[in-house]
Amino acid sequence: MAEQTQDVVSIEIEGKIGLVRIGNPPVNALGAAVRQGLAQALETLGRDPQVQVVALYGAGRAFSAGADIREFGKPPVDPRLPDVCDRIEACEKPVIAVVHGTTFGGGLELALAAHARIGLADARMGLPEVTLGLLPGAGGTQRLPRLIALEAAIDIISTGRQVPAEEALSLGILDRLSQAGPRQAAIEAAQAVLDGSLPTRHTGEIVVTPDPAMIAAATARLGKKRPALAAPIKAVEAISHAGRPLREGLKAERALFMELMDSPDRQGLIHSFNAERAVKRIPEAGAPPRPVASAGVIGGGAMGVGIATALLQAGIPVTLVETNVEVVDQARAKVIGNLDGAVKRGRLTAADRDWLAGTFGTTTRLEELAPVDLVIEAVFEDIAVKTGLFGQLDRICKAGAILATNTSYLDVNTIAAATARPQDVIGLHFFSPAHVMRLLEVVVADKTAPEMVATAFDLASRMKKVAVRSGVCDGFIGNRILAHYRKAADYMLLDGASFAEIDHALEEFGFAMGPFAVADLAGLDIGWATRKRKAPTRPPEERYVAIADRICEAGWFGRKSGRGYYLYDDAGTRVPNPDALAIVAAERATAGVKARAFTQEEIVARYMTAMISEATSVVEDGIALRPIDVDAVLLFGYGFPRHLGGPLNHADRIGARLLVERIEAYAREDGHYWQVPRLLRQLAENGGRFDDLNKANLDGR
Ligand code: T1G
Repeated sequence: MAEQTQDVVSIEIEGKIGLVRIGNPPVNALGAAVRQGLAQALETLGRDPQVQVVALYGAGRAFSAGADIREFGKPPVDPRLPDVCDRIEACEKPVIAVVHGTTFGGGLELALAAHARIGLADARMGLPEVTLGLLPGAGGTQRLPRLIALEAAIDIISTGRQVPAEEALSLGILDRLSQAGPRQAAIEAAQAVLDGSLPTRHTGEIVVTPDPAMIAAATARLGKKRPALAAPIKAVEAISHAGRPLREGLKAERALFMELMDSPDRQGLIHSFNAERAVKRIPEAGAPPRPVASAGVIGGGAMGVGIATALLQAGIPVTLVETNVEVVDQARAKVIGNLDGAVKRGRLTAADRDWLAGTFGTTTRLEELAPVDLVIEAVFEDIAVKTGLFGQLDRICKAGAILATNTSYLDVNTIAAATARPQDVIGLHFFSPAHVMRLLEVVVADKTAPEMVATAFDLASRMKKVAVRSGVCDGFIGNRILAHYRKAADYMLLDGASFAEIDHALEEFGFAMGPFAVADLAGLDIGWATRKRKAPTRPPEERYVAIADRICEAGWFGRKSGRGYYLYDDAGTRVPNPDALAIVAAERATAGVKARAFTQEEIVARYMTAMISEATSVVEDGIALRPIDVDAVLLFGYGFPRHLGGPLNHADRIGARLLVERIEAYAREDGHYWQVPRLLRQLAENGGRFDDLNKANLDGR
């Protein structure tokens, strides 16, 4: 007999067993209604004399993904999650939890408060709070170290990593695995408690003494990370209290949790979490995606190989076309090598690798793409080459095939016009290495059909990529913004900051690498080609810095040639290249510049203001749907520090008014480069924030 206590939590009594079902799709997030339902269910079953054991389980795809992230920053609603966990722990009757699917954060903490835990094969547990700028705040830092070894508890809590079912069993998080479904597993486990074959544990009765040396070592290690975020360090501090009586330890955990709840890191990391999901809200979301059961990739270079690998890893058979016979064999070897690498990293089983390799074909004949559902070209970045190729594809490919270009800046409208089916042409701009980088810019041309866009987003989801919708302009979203803020770095270099100072300043700000180190890594010849391409249309009033051109003219293209801005040894360590420093000095002399000092603060302010300025224009021009889409591009394609949430989230922290003041001050040196975007001035004048635009445009219209 099922008795509804709440829509999202229901109870059922099977003999002596009280079943509690959490049913709050899509991920059983533990919002207020669920917490109230759980508290009521425990109260009801605790009072029922027929019930001798309580079993919790989740409906749908997971036990629970944890606290409801949408409640963060809002006034708390009782009962709070720690209180619900404490009620489970304190229940006089044995309480069991059956975990399946992604059981994270507060979801796992609910289970840790129970007196026994059963896992289904698909269970993947974790305490990812630190990835949100928090720490497990519902008892996780106190109960996990009581159930498993301290070293494992520190690792799981301070990294937020996922723990598969088998490992969770071997560590002691789970007491048993079950092959049954969640409800049946709950009944069987409850029966096992009743017949004494499943022991129960009350974490409050387990005494541990966290090893101070291990705590100190973990704290020191986390402090050396760049950026050294507070959450993992405070999480380890919370663990150190697990040696105290549970009640006291829980209080200490709560205090540390609340400190983090108010931190800017928490806001930025949750904004980054939301950005990955918000970008899926596009105007074309309702259009029916076309099936993609086979794909062709044209071009056996780095991008073609990466794209082919990414498609194969998504389970999509691929035919790679490369006209050059030597290259086609090399391309095949590289793709297979990438699959072998995935096996080595444990991301692919050897059997899957063999199966995928069996679905991968190579050819020199374009005609073999006639039957495929999707073609992605990754050939030389030349508009004549691409339009010629799309004219051929128009003649070869079946009706309804999706014709995609991987161009990083060329006009997709021009490419589409080379076919009689512009509605089937779209831009899929992958980022190198394409089988690693998560960002995919989906470039929508004027005549691209809505179902093409929907298909591209569906494909991105299958490839576990973050697709961001972009309009057509030079550089789309990311490279357009990059081209702008890179100039700010070059201007500071010419005016007196060294490239090492600029890199250091941005690395201290939170980037993994500064702009000059990134340029060396990507290859200086790429930027050189772009500057040469743009030279004919460069406005005469634009200030031009030729330092990078001089370095390239010397044949130094960065890491791949052993030197660029820096010298690189075999270990990849970098020291400033004296020849590059000499070029900088010479170019300053040529420009008649008297070098001046730049503080770290000024370097970051100029660099970020330039990035924010162009990001604002990208939103204003309608190239990106919302500010949060631009944040997603910089976060998932350009290494923007996650804890800052992206350039326009960061802009809201600086404030539009101060940003306008900065640009106006810089414009006195260079009125061409530094111009206040209209949208930014509007926000400054009406006290608006970029996030207001996100909320206004969540459905992508
Ligand atoms: N709260 C609210 N909504 C959530 C959510 C959550 N915790 N997790 C997911 N969603 C929404 C998500 O926004 C999306 O909504 C839909 O569910 C499907 O998610 C006290 C404080 C579980 C691995 O960090 O990692 O507990 O966009 O698209 O790819 O110590 O969601 O469809 O409207 O991501 O299958 C800790 C976060 C919270 C887990 C599923 N928990 N979620 O991935 O689907 S803090 C987490 C995830 C906490 C306690 C602390 C993933 C997933 P919409 P999805 P998915």
